[in-house]
Amino acid sequence: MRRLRVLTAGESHGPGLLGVVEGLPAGMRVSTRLVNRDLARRQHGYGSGRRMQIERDRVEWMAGIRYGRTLGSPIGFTLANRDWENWTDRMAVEPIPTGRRPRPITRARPGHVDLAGALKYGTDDVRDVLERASARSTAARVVAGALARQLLAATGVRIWSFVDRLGTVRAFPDAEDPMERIPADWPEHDLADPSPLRCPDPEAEARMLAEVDAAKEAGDSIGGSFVVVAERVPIGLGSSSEWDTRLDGLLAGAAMAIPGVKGVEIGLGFGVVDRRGSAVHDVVDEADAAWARTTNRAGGIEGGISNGEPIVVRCAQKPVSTLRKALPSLDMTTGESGRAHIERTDVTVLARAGIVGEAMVALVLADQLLHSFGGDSIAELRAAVARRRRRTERRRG
Ligand code: EPS
Repeated sequence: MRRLRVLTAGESHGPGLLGVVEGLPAGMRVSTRLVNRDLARRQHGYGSGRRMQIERDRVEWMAGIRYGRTLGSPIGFTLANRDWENWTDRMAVEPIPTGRRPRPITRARPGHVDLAGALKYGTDDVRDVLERASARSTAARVVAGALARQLLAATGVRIWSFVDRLGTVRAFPDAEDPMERIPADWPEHDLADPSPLRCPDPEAEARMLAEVDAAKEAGDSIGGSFVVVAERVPIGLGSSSEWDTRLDGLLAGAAMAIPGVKGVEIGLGFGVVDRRGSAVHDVVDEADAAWARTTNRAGGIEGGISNGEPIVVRCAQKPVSTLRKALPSLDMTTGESGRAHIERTDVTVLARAGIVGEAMVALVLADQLLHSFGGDSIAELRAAVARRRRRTERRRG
């Protein structure tokens, strides 16, 4: 990222998570309630294990905010792990006598960071690497993303998400284009939040819930895909001038960095493969004053630049890699074959991942917004964005 810097730290069963966000302009109103709301949205979701009943994520600010507004200095925050009190021996900071050391984890779970991480860091206890690789780390990203979202909201941008597929069950099975998956009569775009899997198609969701139950019953896990939408993004974020400035590349990289995500599409994505050009490219709507298109198959980005249409990012998430009916594994110290280690786990984290997706998209867009429009204060940024919006209105001839 070019203007924002974000660092997070924290192990899943350590004392807590923490983060620093640097580069937000001064004077931005920070709603702690909205940050905590995103944290609560991330905790909600069918298919979660018992851990979600233990945690009650609430941000604790440490730096950078005064009287509800940013100071322009780095923002520091922490999130407590309530489960820590049950892990003080297994996650002790200080050395413990060799004889009292809890048994190391030596049978790696296929698909998890376990084996590659243990070999990389040269440890014989997989816990050394799995703790940081846990989906728990995404809670800190959601706090950073919630700050980015508030910056974007100050310039009119809105971000939301929903689950569009779980296993073989598809929401809106008849929709061809990405924006067609979104019901037109969805003015508040909040339909996903109250539903157990964050899927706005109730009929599909009922079948998805049954799929989660069936996977759980079988001691297995299940993945799927979710869609993140960013609306009212000003025209002109990103650029085609260099490969690492393209907005689609930046968004895809950030979305791919969500734990378990194995594929990312912008707009039609892989749907462009079997269509001809006339069924892919979006034509300008003559009746619209703001260069709107009649379709949005590009997902709001052309030539690496935002074109004013909603940005649509779709992510495929693999099934979580801790299986109650464990897959075969080899013991790292003895070489013996057996079954992979079993941790308390979730059947799916898909509903949670959509909220993390919103955070990642918000961080990239906020960074690009600051890069294009700058400003030391939120007032300067807003004025620059408003100027761009005025300049890119279509003049009728
Ligand atoms: C996770 C396993 C579960 C999840 C955890 C991610 O935790 P535990 O091992 O304590 O049962 O609940 O996710 C979170 C704690 C979270 O906040 O998202 C894993 O193995 O990645």
